[in-house]
Amino acid sequence: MRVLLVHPSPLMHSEVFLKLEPLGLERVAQALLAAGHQVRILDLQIFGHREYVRELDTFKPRAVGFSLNYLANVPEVLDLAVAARSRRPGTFLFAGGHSASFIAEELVEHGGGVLDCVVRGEGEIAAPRVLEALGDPRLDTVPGVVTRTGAGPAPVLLDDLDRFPPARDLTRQRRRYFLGVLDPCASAEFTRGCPWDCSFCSAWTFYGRSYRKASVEAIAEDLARVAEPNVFLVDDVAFVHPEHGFDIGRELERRGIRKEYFLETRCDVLIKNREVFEYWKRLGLRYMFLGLEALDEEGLKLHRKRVTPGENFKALEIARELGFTAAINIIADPDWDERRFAIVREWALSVPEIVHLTVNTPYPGTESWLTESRRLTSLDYRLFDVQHAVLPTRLPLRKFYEELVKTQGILNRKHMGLAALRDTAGIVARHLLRGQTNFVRSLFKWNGVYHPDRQSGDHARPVNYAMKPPGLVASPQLRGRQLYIHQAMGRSASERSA
Ligand code: B12
Ligand code: SF4
Repeated sequence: MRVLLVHPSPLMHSEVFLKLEPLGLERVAQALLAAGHQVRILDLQIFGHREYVRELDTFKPRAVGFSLNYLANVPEVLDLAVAARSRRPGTFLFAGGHSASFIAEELVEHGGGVLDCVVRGEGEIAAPRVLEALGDPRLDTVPGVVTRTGAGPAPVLLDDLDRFPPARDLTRQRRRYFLGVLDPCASAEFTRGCPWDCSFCSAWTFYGRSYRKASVEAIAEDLARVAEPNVFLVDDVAFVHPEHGFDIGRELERRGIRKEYFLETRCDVLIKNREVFEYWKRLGLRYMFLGLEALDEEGLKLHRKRVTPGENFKALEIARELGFTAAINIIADPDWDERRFAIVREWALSVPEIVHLTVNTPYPGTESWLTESRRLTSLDYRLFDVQHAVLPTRLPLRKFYEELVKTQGILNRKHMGLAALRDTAGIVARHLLRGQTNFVRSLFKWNGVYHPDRQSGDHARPVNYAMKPPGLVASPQLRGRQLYIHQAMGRSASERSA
């Protein structure tokens, strides 16, 4: 069967700083190829909607699958589905991905039920089964599947991460994927899941707090196939188990695979497993993203981050000592006033790290969604992108955006624009020689994307698809389990995460 897999357009953050390959879709594509289907991927982070129409007309897919990791992409995906339905009425339309999994029931109702089904959880096992059951009225008995008529049992976690290596050859114009100076940049996955349980995050509820590792051989095989000189590790928390990191590193050394890497990890993991990061420095690890989230004890407790400010600052020192460039994130609360923004500005300017500021946003699938959603000021999916305020702001909304954008702008100027061009002149020259212009262009894009007028104006757009807030949950103990997407395999998820 001909299957077109579509990744939606970039959100604000990706309009400037990075664009990365849709690794989840590439894995689903591999599973569909293995089942004998003919598959194409269209990444709308790179291509325009005109290309989508062209694919529908020329490839004539029997099924179109949309990736919905990001809640803010929901209206775009529904519009794309409506367009496919009117252009090629017999096409089977389905969606999957992180956010889709948490709002499956409401998604199948939108647009007059334009989506034939939503697949909850990991797509590698479910997507081929869905296509096998196409036309069968018992489609809604497939694990993970939700249709307008019913829902199958909970999906089961993939038992072996090695099984479906990403079908990277299906993504076109790969040289447009980049992450800051890592231009061009591929993505790779060493592990899946997160054993922690921060209240603002849905990574742990999606995977039921499990933590699975790909084998060293499969990882090395995959990296050997990557043509790009740079790799972004999509793992939620890199090197939770340091021995896995050491084993992968040794295998890469044995095979002579050399790349530059960017990864994400937690401050306490960097402190505890310092040696493995130090070892990876020798292998090409240059950049790391550390989720700081808050500067004070109270904020960290609120996000249930399970680290102290002292540990956070110690981790920054370690990153500096080891010579990494660290990017950190602080969550701006809509409740902030001018003074709080000023404190963060002052602190951020006093440290050498790249500091990002995102807005506290309760997402479906997080605990905050259950505790905060009654206070939502908007039900517009598009505003749920951590660059907009969807909870009541203490400052007037326009003023909040002024403070946010002013602060982001000041932090941005530390590492972007002319200053960055001066500091990275050698790298830029090498990029330009190879015809890579993503990074240099990104340095001057910020002002055209971030603006209080744009952000406050976005609240006035007509809402064609409104979100459904959840009912209130009485018992806090119920919350975690209530949110889990997958059924555990055999042993409980918490046992596997140990
Ligand atoms: C890597 C990553 C990124 C990369 C994205 C690369 C890309 N193009 O997709 C980068 C760094 C660019 C990024 C940016 C952002 N991210 Co991000 N990101 C992640 C992260 C850590 C892992 C995603 C991943 O690649 N996983 C590995 C692959 C193999 O899995 P997967 O993509 O989930 O795909 C599987 C399933 O979802 C499913 N599936 C996926 N698509 C489809 C399609 C079909 C048809 C089917 C059947 C199944 C299916 O099957 C796949 C295989 O099992 C997740 C957290 C998480 N653990 O999911 C956050 C996460 C998705 N990001 C998040 C956020 C908030 C952002 C930003 C908005 C942050 C910001 N600062 O602005 C930006 C927006 C980016 C944009 N779209 O423009 C939130 C999403 C919140 C939400 N509910 O909308 C998450 C959940 C993290 C969190 N803290 O809660 N992100
Ligand atoms: S924020 Fe990081 S550590 Fe916390 S649950 Fe999410 S992925 Fe895990």
